[in-house]
Amino acid sequence: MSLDNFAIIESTLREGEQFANAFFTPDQKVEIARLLDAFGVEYLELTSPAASPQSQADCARIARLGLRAKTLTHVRCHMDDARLAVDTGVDGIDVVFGTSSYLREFSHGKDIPYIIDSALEVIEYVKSQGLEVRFSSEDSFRSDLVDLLTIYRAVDQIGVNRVGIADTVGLADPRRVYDLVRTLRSVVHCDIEFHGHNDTGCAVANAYCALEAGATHVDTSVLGIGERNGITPLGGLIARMYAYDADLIRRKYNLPLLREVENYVAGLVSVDVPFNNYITGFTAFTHKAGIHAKAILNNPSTYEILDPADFGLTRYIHVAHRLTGWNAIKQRAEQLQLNLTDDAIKAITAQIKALADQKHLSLDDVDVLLRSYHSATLETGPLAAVAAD
Ligand code: HCA
Ligand code: CU
Repeated sequence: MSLDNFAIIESTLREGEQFANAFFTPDQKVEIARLLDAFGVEYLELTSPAASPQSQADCARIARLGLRAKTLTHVRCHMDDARLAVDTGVDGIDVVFGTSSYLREFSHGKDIPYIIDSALEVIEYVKSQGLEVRFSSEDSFRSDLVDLLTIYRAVDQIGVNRVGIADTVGLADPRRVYDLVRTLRSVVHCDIEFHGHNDTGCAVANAYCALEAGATHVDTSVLGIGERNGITPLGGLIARMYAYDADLIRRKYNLPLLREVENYVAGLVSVDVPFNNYITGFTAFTHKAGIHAKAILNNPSTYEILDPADFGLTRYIHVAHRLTGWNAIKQRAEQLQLNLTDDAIKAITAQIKALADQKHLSLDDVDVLLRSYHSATLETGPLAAVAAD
């Protein structure tokens, strides 16, 4: 089943270059490639060598790094581009053609027989050079289904390694993705790749449904960067797949590197990692309400499906607010090595809640209260300290 045996095609160095703020120097591209390779992604997709002379040089340089990940470059379905791509020394080529009525009318103006002929020519050529080849239709979800299946059947018959479905405009939802991939799965024998944009926030769910329906490869980029608001984020897919099978994901990927690669790319494209980012957002392992905090202290799995330690991260229990509970305050006292009775802790908790009704508290405010109770206890004994309150 493909959920247990999927591959990531990491496209920060192709789709990610299409992000508004992206400009990667050659050395920065190499660093991104090395980090993603160390993280363990199976493929790196690189900008077409036809895009610019520097893109061509960078593609060839990354192809020569001897990475464990396979290198791919992404080109239009055209023999000139295919030749340039083969000459860079990459392991495989991702070919794309627009098949929707919009693209056929407003972009390249070609009909389906023409698309098939060009696809067959390019695929035969890439295969003859001993490289892996994928054929994808841009804007697949607004393409005619009969057209799509006709094209994919034709390329499958000549031995394309993979066909790709692209939700170029981000309009697909999980059910539509499932249905299309399922239908395609019954028509072709080759692998199936899914590329999904995130305009309506469905990119992770869509990628997961594609895998459930029989897709084998998913495109991602670090933090999801890409055209407009981007595609399936690497971290989001990892979180989703970890929830499916944590052992599988721990085995496949070097999870503590996720934060490093995200911080590196965020810096390069001048964005902050969002507070609610999958796994690495600064609140991703912060627990607040008293009931949550109590259960987390007893057993973190009560409110956590991801173990922060697997990602080299730690959880945080937020105690300085009016929703707090005495178990959380007690744990804070223990962290500060203050020995206080449960009655004292309960009295302090009541005081914290009263104060937090008046103003936004900081952890320092809580610590000051705990420490002053503790000193009072040392001077006068626990009962006196509570009574003095
Ligand atoms: C684009 C192309 C693409 C290609 C996807 C693919 C898309 O519009 O820039 O090759 O699978 O989203 O259709 O990124
Ligand atoms: Cu895209």
